[in-house]
Amino acid sequence: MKRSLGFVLTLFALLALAACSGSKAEGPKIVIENAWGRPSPKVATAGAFYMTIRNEGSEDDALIGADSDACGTIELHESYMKEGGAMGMRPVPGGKIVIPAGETVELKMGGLHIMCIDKQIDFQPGTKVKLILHFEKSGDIPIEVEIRNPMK
Ligand SMILES: [Cu+2]
Repeated sequence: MKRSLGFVLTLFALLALAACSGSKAEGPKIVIENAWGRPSPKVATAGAFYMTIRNEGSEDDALIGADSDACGTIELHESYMKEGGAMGMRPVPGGKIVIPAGETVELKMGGLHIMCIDKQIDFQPGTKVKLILHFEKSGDIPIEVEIRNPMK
């Protein structure tokens, strides 16, 4: 089901490209950099992925979800301050993270992140986790997430 949705989105992206050919509009152009996650044993049932997402294109796009064999479920989360000052996290409003044309969005500790729920493997330093990002317009973008300790 998830796979076929991805296919349909890719098809839409191709159709959108075809419709735009001949015009100057380039659409979105997504570049992912520095994708990483903190180490944790498998018994820790959840982990988070962080990265830099840049849109070098001329049209807004949005991250709408992700899939990985290493996670039972993946959600897009934001961190927020609870009443009383403790930090909490929750699914992003509208279920997506908009990446405006020409801008860079940071997924980072204490902010936006990709939540890996029901982890299937140990996240050891050096582990590479395969992740497929789903974008509203750019379709599926496969990446590798490096498990490592946070850099100062
Ligand atoms: Cu989270």
